[in-house]
Amino acid sequence: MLLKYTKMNETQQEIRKILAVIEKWQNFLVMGHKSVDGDAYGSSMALYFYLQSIGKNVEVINELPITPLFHFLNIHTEVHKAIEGTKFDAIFVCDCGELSLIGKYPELHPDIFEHTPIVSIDHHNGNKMFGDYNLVDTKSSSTCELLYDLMEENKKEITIQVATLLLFGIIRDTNCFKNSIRPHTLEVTSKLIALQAEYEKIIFHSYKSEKLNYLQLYGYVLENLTSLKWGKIVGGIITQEVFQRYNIKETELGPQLINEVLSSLDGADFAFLIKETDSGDIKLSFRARRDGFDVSRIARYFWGGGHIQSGGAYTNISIEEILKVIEEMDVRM
Ligand SMILES: [Mn+2]
Repeated sequence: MLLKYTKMNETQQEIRKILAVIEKWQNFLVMGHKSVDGDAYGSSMALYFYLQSIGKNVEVINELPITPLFHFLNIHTEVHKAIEGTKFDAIFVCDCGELSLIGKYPELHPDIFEHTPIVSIDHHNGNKMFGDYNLVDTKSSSTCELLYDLMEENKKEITIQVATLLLFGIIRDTNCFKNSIRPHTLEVTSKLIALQAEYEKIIFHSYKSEKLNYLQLYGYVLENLTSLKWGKIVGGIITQEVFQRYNIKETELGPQLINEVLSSLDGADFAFLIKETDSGDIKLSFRARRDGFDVSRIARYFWGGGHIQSGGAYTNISIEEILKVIEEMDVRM
């Protein structure tokens, strides 16, 4: 095979360095994106169980309560919140383009975060390379895909649970292999399924388990669709009052509505979803419907981030102002 003789690329070099950190030290903290999605959750929990399985002491933190979608993985009780007084040898940050995305912990625990090496594993465009080690590859479908490469290189057993979590992240971030895949994504998927990752369970719980009140909320959003630029931009607005009417918490609403429904409209360039959070902030999501549009540009305008085809942000600007920005910004590439 030609591959064996080619020069080691940057990703492989970084993997070797990170494996040396894992080999040398014993106590680790793993953190994911505070706005936890399938890839952030899958990667942080996969790494947590993997490090445990090779005999390391490890704590994991995901700041927000996880969505019901993740309950089938049966591991939500493992998420710890108390890290005071603990000494870590390294902190792993999964699926974050910048450190602030893990939430308030660096501010709450400067004693830990200022003196502990940070290992960042991520695939977001514009990653700030904030780690002491940065396994960052923007061509990777997901953080889970990258994390698999790291584990494979370590040549230790990958359990069914870890394989399932990794596959969960890949499936969620590619929206079931519809976005951002490359040949390597499918190679990794194939190896994870060979490791008995629970593919059918992931698909069932991700795409075939909608609750009645969620479908009714989708109905409300479709009935009240906002169309800008003569249908080139389409989206929905869900206020707290609407969430309450359907007995749904903002944090529990997964990405199905924007991924599967809103961004399917023929003729639209991209879709958006504006949600009022429990605390009154606004959470924004954007999805490009096809190539040629960089929606992370609008997300960045609101101090958020993401990928070319998918972006998000939190803001406290009024909905009218937000709609104006969405309508006026040029996101053609
Ligand atoms: Mn991701």
